[in-house]
Amino acid sequence: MKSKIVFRATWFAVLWGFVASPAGWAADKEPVRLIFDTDLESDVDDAGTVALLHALADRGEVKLLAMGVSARHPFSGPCLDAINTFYGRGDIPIGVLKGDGGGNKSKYAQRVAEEFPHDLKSSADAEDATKLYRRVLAAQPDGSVVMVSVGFLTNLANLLQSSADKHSRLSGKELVRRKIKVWVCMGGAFPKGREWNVFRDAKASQIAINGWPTRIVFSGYEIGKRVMTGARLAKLPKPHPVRRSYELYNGLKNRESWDQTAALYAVRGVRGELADFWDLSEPGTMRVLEDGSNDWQAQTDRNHVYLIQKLPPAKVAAAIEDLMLHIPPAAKR
Ligand SMILES: [Ca+2]
Repeated sequence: MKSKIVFRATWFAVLWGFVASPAGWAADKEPVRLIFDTDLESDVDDAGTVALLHALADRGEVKLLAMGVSARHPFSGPCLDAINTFYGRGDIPIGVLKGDGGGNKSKYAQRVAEEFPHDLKSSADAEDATKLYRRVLAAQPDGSVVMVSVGFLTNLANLLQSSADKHSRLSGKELVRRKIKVWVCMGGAFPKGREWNVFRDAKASQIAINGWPTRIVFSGYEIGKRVMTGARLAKLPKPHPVRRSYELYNGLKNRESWDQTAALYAVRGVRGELADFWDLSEPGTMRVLEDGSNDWQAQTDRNHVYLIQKLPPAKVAAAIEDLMLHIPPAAKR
């Protein structure tokens, strides 16, 4: 009985934290139509970002159209499906990179996939992310979709280079130009540096960033590096796949929030709601060099901008972690 009281108190605290946090959100707005591209394998901030996106979806702020995996780990797709299923959205279509790309070890993907229910049994069984993106984009209103990437840019390069198919007669580049409003990319470092998501498949990064026909907003390495989240997931009732991911990754310690910053901006920032969180740079060009390093060319404008820290990182972390702690209705039974 005691454990039940403690359990209920925990839920109450979590729910109160959720309700009491500033919403900054008007219910009359249309949800952002979003495609999420992730390398859910080597780092755990991807898992935290999936939690954040489901919290925003439960608040009606975002509609999760599709998710793509840019990692080669065989359990990345199943792990993503398991987290989505926990949040009551196991029907979100998941595409996986087919062909060459980044591949790394994961401390959590296989275990989470094995421990939590879902129906995508292997990444090999998933649809090609490029085909999925084309199908989903073709069905959306023009200029309506926000793309957010928090991993390698292989899927996005493949999308740009794709050809007409039964879903659209447009080339990949023209389909992107027609349908995507903005791409929010966790990638690069500003004003210059060498960052994992960009250098891990440098060729794809060059193709995707140089060829992208609409606006790109970068959340660079320096933005998420100081935003520490994850430790408060220890308060969540078990079993919980994102809590479990952090437990397996680092024993439920805080971790940098590179990916969450990009996803939060992709939903709220795109609407102009995070003016107190980050400033935007002047438009310019994010140039990717052959070794995957990048610099910033202020004198030429390719419709690229990057986030600049404004709010103290601890406050950004609190807002992000509050969302990561959200309990989905499906888990409250
Ligand atoms: Ca990532």
